[in-house]
Amino acid sequence: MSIDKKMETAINGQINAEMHSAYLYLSMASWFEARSLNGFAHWMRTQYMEETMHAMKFYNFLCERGGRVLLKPIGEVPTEWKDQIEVFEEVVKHEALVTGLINKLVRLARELDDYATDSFLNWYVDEQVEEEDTAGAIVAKLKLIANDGMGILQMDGELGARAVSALVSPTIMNEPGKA
Ligand code: OFO
Repeated sequence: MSIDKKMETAINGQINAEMHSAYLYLSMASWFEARSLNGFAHWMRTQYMEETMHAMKFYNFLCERGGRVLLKPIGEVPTEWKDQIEVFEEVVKHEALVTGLINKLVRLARELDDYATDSFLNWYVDEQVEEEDTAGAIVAKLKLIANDGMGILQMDGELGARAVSALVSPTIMNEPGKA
């Protein structure tokens, strides 16, 4: 059964929101890059790839359900922040906003008795818990460190060790019908 038009429109909106998230984190990566904080930049580049994967998961799902992906312009993102704490506070705020969007999609899927989309969205519900928790923990640590240079460098090393999810490449490369 083809996906309901309302759900198709909502998922297209979410593809845009995920690409906007990717763009935001890439902007944050470049802010860190300009300050030679390469570990922080690596964390943000990784986050950019994760968000692209989130968008592509929706893209693939819509294709599989007989929907049409329609791409819209990606909104402008900020380019300047006061310090690293402000950057990560924005990550926390942004992820809370995305959680709200995912919850709205779940509500719509339930209203439409679209059990396949409801089940698919579970992955995102869990992912948002993890994303909010991770970003919140980084803000807490950054506040402890404050302006201590050694602490910031240590944190740079820690964030530089972040691995890319094993799902990134297969999801982005997965072409429906060719699996
Ligand atoms: Fe796609 O999870 Fe962050 O925004």
